[in-house]
Amino acid sequence: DDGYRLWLKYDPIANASQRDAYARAMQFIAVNAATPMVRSATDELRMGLQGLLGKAVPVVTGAGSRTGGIVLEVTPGVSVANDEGYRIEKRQNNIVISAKTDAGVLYGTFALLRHLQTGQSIDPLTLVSSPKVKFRMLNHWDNPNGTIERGYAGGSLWKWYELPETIDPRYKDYARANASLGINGTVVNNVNASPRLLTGEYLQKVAALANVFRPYGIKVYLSVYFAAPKTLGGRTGAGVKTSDPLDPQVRKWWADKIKEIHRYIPDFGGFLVKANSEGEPGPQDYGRTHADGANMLAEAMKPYNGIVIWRAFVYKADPKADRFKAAYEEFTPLDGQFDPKVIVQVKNGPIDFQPREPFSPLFGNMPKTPLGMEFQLTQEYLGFATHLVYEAPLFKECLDSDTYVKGKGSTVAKVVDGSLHGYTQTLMAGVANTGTDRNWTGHPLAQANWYAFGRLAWDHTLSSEGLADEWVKMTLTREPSAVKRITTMLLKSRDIYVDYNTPMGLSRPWAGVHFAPEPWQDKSPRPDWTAVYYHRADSVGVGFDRTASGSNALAQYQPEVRRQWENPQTCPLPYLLWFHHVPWGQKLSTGRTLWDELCTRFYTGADSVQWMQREWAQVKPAVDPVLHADVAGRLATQHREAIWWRDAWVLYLQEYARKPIPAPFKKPDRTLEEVKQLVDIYLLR
Ligand code: BDP
Repeated sequence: DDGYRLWLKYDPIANASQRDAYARAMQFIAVNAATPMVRSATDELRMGLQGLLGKAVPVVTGAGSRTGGIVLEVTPGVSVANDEGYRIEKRQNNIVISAKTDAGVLYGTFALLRHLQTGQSIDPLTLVSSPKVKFRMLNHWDNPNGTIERGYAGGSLWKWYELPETIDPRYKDYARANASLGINGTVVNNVNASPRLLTGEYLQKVAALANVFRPYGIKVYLSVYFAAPKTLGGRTGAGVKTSDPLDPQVRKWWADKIKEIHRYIPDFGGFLVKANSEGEPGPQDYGRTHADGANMLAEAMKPYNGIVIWRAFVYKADPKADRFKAAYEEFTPLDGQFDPKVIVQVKNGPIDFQPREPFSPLFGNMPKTPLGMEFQLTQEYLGFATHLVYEAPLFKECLDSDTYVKGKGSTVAKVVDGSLHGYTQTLMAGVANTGTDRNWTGHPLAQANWYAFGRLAWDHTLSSEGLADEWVKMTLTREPSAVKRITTMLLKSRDIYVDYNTPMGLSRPWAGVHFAPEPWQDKSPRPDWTAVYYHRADSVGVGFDRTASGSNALAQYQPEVRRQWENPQTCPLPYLLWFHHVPWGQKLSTGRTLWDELCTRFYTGADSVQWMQREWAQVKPAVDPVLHADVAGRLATQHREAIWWRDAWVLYLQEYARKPIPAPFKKPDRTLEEVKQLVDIYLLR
């Protein structure tokens, strides 16, 4: 198995009595509508049942008086929470999948297939579900030259030079996989956007992709380069000399451009914008605000359904500032100023997709502005495609965090799903981890991150455990003890990674390559691009004081949240060094000193990778041999690198702590100098 089929494998159901029971209840597929999305649903069901049951199931128009089959029914009267929801139930001995729209029928169809793939009973059968978030999307950081920023699974799926005439069959499989999760939008290009995608030449190519995705309910969005009017306008002779959002010519340029886009893609989803961030152009270049920039695009989008997604990932190059506070400082004063078409997209944490961050203080603090969630599926800071990190617990930790803005229970999830502040424009985005690798995600088990993200974007109340269990059964094996072992491994993997990588709130020990440990890295054009800026190790202790005596970033949270974190004696250990500079000898709640606790985590984290290797060895008989060998190799690499992380950190911090490695751990068998030399190899060009 090369992993290409993802969780949509549809291998024959091994248990004969279960297969027969399913087959008896699914003797035909009846449809009452003939839209492209219903056709996608029927095709999928036919293919899925053919595989699972080992026989062809015919498609008929309308069930008539027939019983013992599946009925797909688009019907406005069905009782579901919204247009994309579905209801699956037994009616007159038929399995009826009904929804208000064809999109709902498509999602219901995938839900039924998932039910069968995970071997669940169809007697009785009632599955009712509707998405809690309206825009559920992937963000591709794909460049027009075929590379992917922070991509670790090969090149871009989009073959721009072959489009629009040549349609890679993979585009459809990509759409099927997303639709199976309920993902309904995709931003096809990098937020560090090339203006190329906005040219007529490229819009035709984008339109060809949109044509493949449409029957799967997926809309196409584009990341835009804010200075496009000047860059493209100048060349094509339109004579736009500026990209100032308040300039009438610029506003006209965007209005015309959006009109042109809709000629190619009538149901265009909208724009995603990274502006005045990490060197990208933006409205501030002209003395305007983020709201001015976003509203200008929203105004131009007014005649259409499209939306404008404006990213809040900003931090100025101010050597004295705390980057943690930057997005809040720039965006909260703009609350209430954004056009209703604008959604502000916020990364889960205040810094940048670290292995563990507290939730971004923007959540809950912009009550008049819809805030979308941005998670990162690609493992930029999570060990690329060699380390196993199942991210559902990371997503859930953030979504379930309580902001307390409207009292207890004001979770981040309720901000994002709109229920806390009554937003209707709601969004969850995941930075994609897909690429041209045959198995899509490089690490075969990283498929689970795409899977879990999509399912959580649909319903954030699903559990990490449940999603892992589903994914393993659909993708790897249904042998019960193997399912249990792999699920347990997945669930522990993120904490294991955090332990050897950035325990207790250490963060961002990276420089240019976000791969190799470089806690010693102290030279960069900007202080907040060094590692020492984040951990602040010195002879006294380690950690970033963000209390009132330090940067006071904690003041950006509600008092209830602040109180959880502001006292170093009671601050939960996973967040300790995010908020406090703690002396090396300080006794912690574990009974160990800070130094000993850090060492314990680095060592047990690295050792736990060996535990994962042993667990994986145990499941060998239950997993495809090719997949098994692939993961086994990656776990071996992970173990080698985990020890490397451990050694880098303890040897480096020891220079400040001046304390021995506590028993029973043995001191690294290499010197700090040797580790640095090893890291240098990865920094060579
Ligand atoms: C950082 C990445 C960088 C992205 C940036 C962003 O290192 O490649 O462009 O985030 O999200 O994590 O804009």
